[in-house]
Amino acid sequence: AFATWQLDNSKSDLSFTSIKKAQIAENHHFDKLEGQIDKEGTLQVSIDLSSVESMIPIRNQRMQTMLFEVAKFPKAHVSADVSPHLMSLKNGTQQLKNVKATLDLHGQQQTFIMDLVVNKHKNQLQVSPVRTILINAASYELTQGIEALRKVAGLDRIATTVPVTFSLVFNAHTK
Ligand code: UQ8
Repeated sequence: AFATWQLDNSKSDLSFTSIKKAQIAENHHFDKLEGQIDKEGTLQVSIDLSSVESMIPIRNQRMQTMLFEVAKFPKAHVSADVSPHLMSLKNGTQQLKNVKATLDLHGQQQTFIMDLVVNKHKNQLQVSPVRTILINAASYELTQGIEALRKVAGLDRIATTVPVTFSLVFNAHTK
């Protein structure tokens, strides 16, 4: 029998780094993540794009409306088949996993491969990427939004390759 796994938002974090004026890097994160791995081993995580936190309220609002367009695209969705990976995990061990996932963001779907570190305990999984995942804004039609943010903030440039990282905790859920 397979357990199902529930993402614990309070113990999880997903962040990205923006770089402006060629030298100022800033970290931002999302406050609301939801997700699970079902008994077939299908992982689904949704990122509430309205919960973006940049520590500047007006910038949060501008990213929601001008970049992510949350009225049209409220959430990003990540999905993956992790059944083979789950089966080979042992309690009390850390393993490296090469996982293929699909990211649905801003109406665009792209598949990519991540190297992940997975720590398994009896009732908990902890998952992080080995290195930052580099997201190219153009692949998700987000360059226009970045350009609009650049203009409104009066900046000379904002980088369009964006490093993303996360630390996710899933709790075992047995019904
Ligand atoms: C068991 C097992 C193996 C399990 C595995 C499980 C598994 C597969 C898990 C993976 C799950 C998962 C959640 C993966 C996540 C994958 C990724 C990659 C998600 C992507 C997340 C995402 C939505 C990223 C954002 C992408 C993006 C391109 C963002 C652009 C950000 C930028 C560049 C923002 C610019 C900000 C900026 C500098 C604004 C300028 C500015 C403004 C406008 C302002 O108003 C202001 O204040 C006045 C400023 O300050 C002065 C400003 O700087």
